[in-house]
Amino acid sequence: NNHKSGVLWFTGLSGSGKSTVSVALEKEIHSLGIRTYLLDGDNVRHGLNKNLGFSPEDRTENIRRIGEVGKLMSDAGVLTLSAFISPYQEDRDQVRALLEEGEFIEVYVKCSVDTCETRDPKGLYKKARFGEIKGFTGIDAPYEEPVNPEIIIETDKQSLEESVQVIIEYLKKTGYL
Ligand code: GGZ
Repeated sequence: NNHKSGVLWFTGLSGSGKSTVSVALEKEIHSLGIRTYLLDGDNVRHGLNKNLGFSPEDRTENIRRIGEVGKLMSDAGVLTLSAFISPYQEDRDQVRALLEEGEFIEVYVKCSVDTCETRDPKGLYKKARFGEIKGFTGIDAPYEEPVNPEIIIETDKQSLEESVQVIIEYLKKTGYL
């Protein structure tokens, strides 16, 4: 059971499925007896980063801190999952640079804005369309697609089980599991 640690970095639009996929993956990894932890809005934006909003500067700082936490957790031997929009390529690249070669696995959770907007689980796209939320990613704030992600999953084409399996296979192939 000698496995590598690292950070599995999910990036994608609001409603793309980052949380759903990462929660399912966390369960699967845990059941294999491997120490894992999921960093997400619930445990980071309400705590460590509760002083940050959604301006470009705050998003950059949000991602920077999460990257630093991911590095600490990875150093502690935990296979860390992180699920944030992380819309800027440069910010994701900074996190990649912070970690050792091969310790950063970028997972692009790809899904069209249209589909995310149709799902709209929290009604946020609707609010953004009505101008009640300004600077909403995909509506009036940018999302920069990953240039060279290790993994791409397409949640408007693949089932949850398929997506999880693709990631599990990658982790086995590369020595994380
Ligand atoms: C995007 C926003 C915004 C704006 C609040 N733009 O569907 P959700 O609710 O749970 O996911 C979104 C979450 C994004 O936080 P992140 O920390 O992942 O963003 S970033 O990586 O860009 O820092 C959404 C909610 O917060 N939310 N306002 N303006 N998403």
